Amino acid sequence: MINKIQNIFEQFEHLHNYVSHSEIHSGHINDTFFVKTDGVTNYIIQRINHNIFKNVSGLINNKVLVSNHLKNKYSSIYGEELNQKVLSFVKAKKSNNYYINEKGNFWNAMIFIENSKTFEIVKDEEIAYEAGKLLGDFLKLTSDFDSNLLVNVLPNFHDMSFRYQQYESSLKSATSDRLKKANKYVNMISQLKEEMHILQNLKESGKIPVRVTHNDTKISNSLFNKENKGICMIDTDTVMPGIIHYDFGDAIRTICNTAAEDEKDLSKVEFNLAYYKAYKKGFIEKTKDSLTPIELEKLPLAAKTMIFIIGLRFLTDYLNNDVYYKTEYLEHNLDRAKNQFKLLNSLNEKLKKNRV
Ligand code: GN1
Ligand code: MG
Repeated sequence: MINKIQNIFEQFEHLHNYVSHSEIHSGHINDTFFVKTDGVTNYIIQRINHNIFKNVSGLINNKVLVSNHLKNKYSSIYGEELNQKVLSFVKAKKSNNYYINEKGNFWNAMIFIENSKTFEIVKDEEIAYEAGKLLGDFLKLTSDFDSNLLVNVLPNFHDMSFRYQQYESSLKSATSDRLKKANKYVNMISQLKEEMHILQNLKESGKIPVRVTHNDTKISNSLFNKENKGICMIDTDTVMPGIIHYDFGDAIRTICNTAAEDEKDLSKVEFNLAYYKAYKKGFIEKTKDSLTPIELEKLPLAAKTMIFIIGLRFLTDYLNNDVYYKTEYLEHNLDRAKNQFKLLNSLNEKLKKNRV
């Protein structure tokens, strides 16, 4: 009898036969599986979480459009190797780019990029530098993509006022036990309100331009080859119009953390300034001709803002009894939030003594 994952795999066009599969556990939202075949091409299949993404067909269409745009740009450089350099989506046998099973779950499939790896934590400056170049390339190559073609899959995704509103209403509905545990951060969150809105205000007043952005640039969404050179950005679920600070800051949030995003031992969580400089160097090398002075000037604020907003979202989900992110234990979201707020403190300390 064929198993569930093989059954899903069979709904997509593929070149070789299923041999086995394994789950990739790194994301907090979707379910992702590696499918090994008996040929040279292996696959990734992914269930998109439709409780979070209400327009999954629009989301998959976004990803395919962006992938095709990148493939057009790279085709003359990479030729037949193109599928191993850029994300390539595979058509489903019946519908177009996705398959819906009897439970109403949406699946999509991609070609697996061989000899590739991702990092959860960065261990040297070279990787930070490579990651900076990858994002720079992604933003540069998508800069002429017509953002009107993209569905806004998660409206207000990095909107600070929206995230404050969600947090404030979670304070009202939380259990007293969870509220007590979160209480230590309530003052800090309200004191930072003004500063954390600066980027959003600049965006809304048109002082910072809106571009096509990735919106989920944590380091585990950058693919590297065996020699630690960047291949491409993955997980394009949230590609939408945004400002570069979302992408720069979210990448820095994970690249410069000396520990994993959910490390409980906060003494291990520090902001690594050398990685910041290396990432920024790679990023600027690729984007220097297109960024405006204010975009460049606000990069350190982007780092603060994105560390903060993700910490706020983890804390909000903890107060809401863990309804959004996948969790592995009771206080997982609380630990993630504490980790981000410690990282923010460490960054602030370093910025007092250093120019970046
Ligand atoms: C989620 O699903 P994943 O792991 O790619 C989240 C990001 C957060 C990240 C924190 C759609 O990303 O915004 O930065 O967790 N994605 C969504 O690790 O909410
Ligand atoms: Mg994601």
